[in-house]
Amino acid sequence: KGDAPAWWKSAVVYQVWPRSFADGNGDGIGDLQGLIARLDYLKWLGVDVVWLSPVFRSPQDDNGYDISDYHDIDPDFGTLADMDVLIAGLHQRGMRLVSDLVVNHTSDAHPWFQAARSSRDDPKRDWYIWRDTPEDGTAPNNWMSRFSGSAWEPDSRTGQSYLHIFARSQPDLNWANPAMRAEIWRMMRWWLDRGIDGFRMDVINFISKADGLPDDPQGNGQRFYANGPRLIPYLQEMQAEVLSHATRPLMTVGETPLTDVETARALTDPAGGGLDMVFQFEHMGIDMDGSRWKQRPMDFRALKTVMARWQTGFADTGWNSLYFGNHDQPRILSRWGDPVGHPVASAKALATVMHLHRGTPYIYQGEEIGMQNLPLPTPADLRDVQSINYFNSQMAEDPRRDPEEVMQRIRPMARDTSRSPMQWNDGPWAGFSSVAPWMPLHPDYAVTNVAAQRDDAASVLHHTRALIALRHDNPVIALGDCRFAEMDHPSLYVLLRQWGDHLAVMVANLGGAFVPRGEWAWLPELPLALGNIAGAPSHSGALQGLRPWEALVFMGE
Ligand code: TEU
Ligand code: CA
Repeated sequence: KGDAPAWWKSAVVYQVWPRSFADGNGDGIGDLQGLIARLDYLKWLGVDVVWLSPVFRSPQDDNGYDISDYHDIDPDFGTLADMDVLIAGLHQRGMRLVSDLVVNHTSDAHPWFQAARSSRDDPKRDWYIWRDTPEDGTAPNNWMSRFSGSAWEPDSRTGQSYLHIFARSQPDLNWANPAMRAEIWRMMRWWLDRGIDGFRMDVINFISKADGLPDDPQGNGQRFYANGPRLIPYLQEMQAEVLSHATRPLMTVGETPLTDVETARALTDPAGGGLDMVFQFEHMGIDMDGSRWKQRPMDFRALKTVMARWQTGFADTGWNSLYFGNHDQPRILSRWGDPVGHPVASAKALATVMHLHRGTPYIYQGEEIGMQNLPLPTPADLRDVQSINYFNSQMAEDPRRDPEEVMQRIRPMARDTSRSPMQWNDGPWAGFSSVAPWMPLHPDYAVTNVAAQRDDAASVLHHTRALIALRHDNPVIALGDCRFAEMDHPSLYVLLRQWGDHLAVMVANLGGAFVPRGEWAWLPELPLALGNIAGAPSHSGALQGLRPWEALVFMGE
């Protein structure tokens, strides 16, 4: 790769969750034609890469993360020809496509699983994970699904149960089977030959399970299905069989829940897993007490500590991804910002904090315009399998339980909150579709939308576009080292970036009270490069303190 830094170290990625991005054929469901029609918007925004969540043939039990044919596009989203047009459209604009690779599991509708479940002797039986169903009808071990209930589904036809870490319609593939792995490599090469530029690898660190699938006396099996003994060898085989044969520079990002810095370093070490970067989840767990259904107050000191740990962990090797949201997380403005008192300033402040770290930023669709959590008034408003399964399991556990009490836990953290249709304008259906969308629009779409913000230089949209340009135009942002200050201050977030003689200092007040300037020996005299509230000082020497949710970037030699 030579000594030039890899292209994705200066890149910004935009995640498209296709069902809710843009509807191109008037059926109320987002699709590839809708995305193709918006490529000029993404080019204008300045993003380099589109990470496209799955569009492959799927029963849509988990919105495409349950794949029944890796080689075809689901009719909800379009056709392979549409995919070719999308790839060409991105490449013509100097952008790239990273596709979602979901290979820890398939849909139970996949022909492989249909064959596997047909008989114990079927050649594909061992492509999945089967164990005898105990006489008493319980499960082969005590592992729990991440979507509530046991991780095992009994299959009466053959007297065995199959493992599913996620929904029962998402049987885990058996990565110990070399013929299965060879088929995955073939599929990956097929998509690379079609022109994609890399992969986002869905729960890729779940593909190796602990030998013997042991019971987990202390928990739900996570320690035995995440980061298993053969994970690195499988990824090394992926390098050897697929990625090393690439004829153009690729980008890979592994989605790796339950992973600490040490494990992530091994997964991104060229001599180890060889991934370019991973999505870690530590910062996404600060306001959760072990589960997304048990929230606790956000603590920005904890955020600084976690982000500093990952910056330090990858200061000398590997690379960080930077994200505050995606299709599995609530809208960051609702979750960590001040959507009532300072919606615009706090959305811009959070974006500034994320983008000023060292790493590759990932923007989730709608984050760039400050979209907020979709209200979920009743259980009938839940569409996501994780939310529905949790609600049903809570009610089954105690039928006398008040449904509203369960909804109060679900409402702020359900994945449904960030899956409402993208808000393009204040016209019918927010310009997302010409008919009623598959999911309700957020009630604020007439005010919060792309069109309104493209005409407003003070908008979240223009601020996001400025942050992307700042990274593209200044190696100190993309490549400079990253240090912290004021670690114990409850609302100040300070990032010190340096690249040779180039300095950038970001200081943000993630809170509602004015913070007067302190000793701040860490703040050199530098001109202002970017502010988020009108009336910011033109240079750091004039800074008297930070207004609520004010975020500033000073930059210079
Ligand atoms: O998410 C995996 C994952 O980390 C989730 O189980 C997450 O831990 C959970 O939402 C936290 O409560 C990936 C995809 O991003 C997700 O959309 C899929 O549902 C899942 O894998 C199965 O493919
Ligand atoms: Ca459509």
